[in-house]
Formats: sequence, C-alpha cells, structure tokens
Amino acid sequence: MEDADRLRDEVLGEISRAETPDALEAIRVAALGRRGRLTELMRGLGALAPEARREAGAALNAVKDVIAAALAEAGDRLGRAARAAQLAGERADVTLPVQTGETGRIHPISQTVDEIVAIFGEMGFVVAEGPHIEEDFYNFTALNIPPEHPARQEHDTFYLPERPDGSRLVLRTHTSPVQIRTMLAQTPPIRIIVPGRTFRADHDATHSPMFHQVEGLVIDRTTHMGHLKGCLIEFCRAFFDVEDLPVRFRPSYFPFTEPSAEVDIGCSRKGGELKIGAGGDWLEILGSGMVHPQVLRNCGIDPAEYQGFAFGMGIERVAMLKYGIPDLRTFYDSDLRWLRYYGFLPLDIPSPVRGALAGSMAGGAA
Ligand code: 2NM
Repeated sequence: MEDADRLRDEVLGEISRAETPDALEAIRVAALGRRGRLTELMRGLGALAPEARREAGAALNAVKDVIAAALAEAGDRLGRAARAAQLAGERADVTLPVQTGETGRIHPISQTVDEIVAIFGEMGFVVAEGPHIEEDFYNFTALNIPPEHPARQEHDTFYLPERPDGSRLVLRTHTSPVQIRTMLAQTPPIRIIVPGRTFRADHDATHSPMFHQVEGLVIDRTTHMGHLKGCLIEFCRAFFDVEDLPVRFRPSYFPFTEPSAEVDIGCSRKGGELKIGAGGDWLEILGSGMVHPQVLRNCGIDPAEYQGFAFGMGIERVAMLKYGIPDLRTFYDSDLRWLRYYGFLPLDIPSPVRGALAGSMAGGAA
C-alpha cells in the first residue's frame, strides 16, 4: 500500500499544479489511462493471494476515486479560468470613439435602398419582401399580364426547367409579386414598400440581367390619384433633396394599373452635364398608377370597396442620377477602389430629415 499512497500524493500534487486543461488531461492519462500508473498497479493485483488482493484492491479503488474527484474539481476550476481569460481578451469598450482608417463601405445600392425606405417609412409604409424564384401566377397572371404578353417571352424572362406538370417557375421580373402576396395575405389598409433583386434576360451597357427595384403599394377605401401624386412628389423632393423640384405625371400604360402614369422630374442638360432641379428639361424616374380592378379581384379584394395606387422604380438608375455614377456595370464589379470612391461610411445613416441639420447629423462622426 506504500505504492498506492505515494502514487495518490504525487498525482494530487501534479493536479494542484496543473495550469491548463491540456496539462490536466496529460496527468489523467498518465495515472488512469490504459497504460497509467494506477492501472498498472491494479494489473499487479492478480499475483496476490485472495485476502491480500481484496485489501489492496479496495485501497487502489479508493485512490482512484480520490484522483478522479480531484481531476473533476481541477477541470471545473481551469475551465472557469479559461472562460474568464477568453472573455477578458474579447472585451470591447463600446465607449471608445469611432475608429478612423475604417475601410469598409456601404454599397451605393444598399445606401439608396435605405434612403428610399427611410423616406417612405416616415410616411407610414412598412417593408415587405418575397422570394426571387416565383410562380408564374404571382409574377404575371395575377398582375393582369396576359399569356401572350411580350414580357412573358423567353427572351425577356429567365424560366426554370419545366416541372412534371408542364409549369415553369421564373426569376421574378419585378418585385410586384410581393404586392400580390401581400394583398392575398392581408386585408386593407395596406401600405408597403418593397425593395429587392429582379431579373430580366437583358445584358448591355444600360441593362444588367440582375438589377434592383423598389415598388410601393397603398390600398384603402378612398385612396385616389391625388394621394398617388402627393406621395410621389414628396418622395422625389426628399430623395433628391431639392425643395422646389418640378415633378410631372405623364399618361402611360401598364397592364396592372389604370390609369397609369410615368413620373418625370425637372433637370437641365447644359454642356453635356445633367443637373437635377428646375431647368426646363425632364427625366423619367418612376412608373405608377391606380391598381387595376382586375388585379384587386385576383387578390380577393373587392374593387367596389377598396382602391389603391402602386409605383415602381429602378434602384441602379436613381442611384446613378443622385450620386453621379456614370456606368451601370460598375455596380457589380466588386472593385474595392470603386467602392471606396462611391461607397458610404457606415455612419452615413439615411434619414428622411432634410437640410443643414440632416447634414450635421449624418456627417458628424465621419
Ligand atoms: C410599376 C409601375 C406601376 C405596380 C403595380 C402593382 C400591383 F401589384 F399592385 F398591381 N405593383 N406594382 C406598379 C405599377 C409597378 O413599376 C414601374
């Protein structure tokens, strides 16, 4: 029993000096492992007479229990210490000033979407989103787009392979299917703003097969063309930050709205330079209209009880106009030099508040 007691004292000493979970594990293996010192002593029991074996066995088991308990206790202690050290290492002082030399930038698409959402958010709109891969019904049929309409043609729309029943899913060609889903799922009043990716089989200097849209929808009992006009005039002036910006509504046609109007803003083109604001020239930036009664019916809304307006715009286009970005294709290049030039600091938080105050609030920390 001399051996067992000495072993116990030695191992307990090692355990008390262990400084890491790894060191502790090495001690456990050396004592209790398959080739461990205690294991070897136990193996030696077979050579003893029955009476002596019982006595020595009991003593070795007691030592084993003491060592196991000491290992568990030390494991807890070192685990706690390791966690405390990790937490101390990860400590962040949230009161420190903003780090200058920050290299990350907000992409102009994200910034523009955030600005548009902030303006409509102030008017009481809420954001709605939906899937990029859509059923034909939500993308076309419910929107009163007939089967033979050119927008459905193979060369305008990305279709997925035919399913067993012959139908095909599409990459949504606009964000309007989200409006359809919202009208089907909710009862008016509805006031949503819908930003997101859209897809059309078109690729040249001014078209990308993937681009972004923001659309909006308002449905209530007495919503009328005056609301559409007031809402979109207010938006244009807030977005381009021009108080007296001329805005005009020009008759147009969409299958899903009646009447339909395209929205132009005033601009001037002098010496090849485009400037937004009163200037005698016009620039188209939005499509809009009163939601077609057939679209309301397709969504389970009674057009005798409710009416509403909708609008849509291309994000890349309005971002290029507002921020003077000359080439559409550069949006998708992931060129960090471009992003450092055209991107926004994370603290340029979009705000619907305009004027000098907005400037000092947004630019203060940057
Ligand atoms: C536009 C222009 C005009 C529109 C219509 C609808 C819906 F679902 F309510 F019928 N959503 N979006 C709409 C109307 C979109 O984008 C140029």
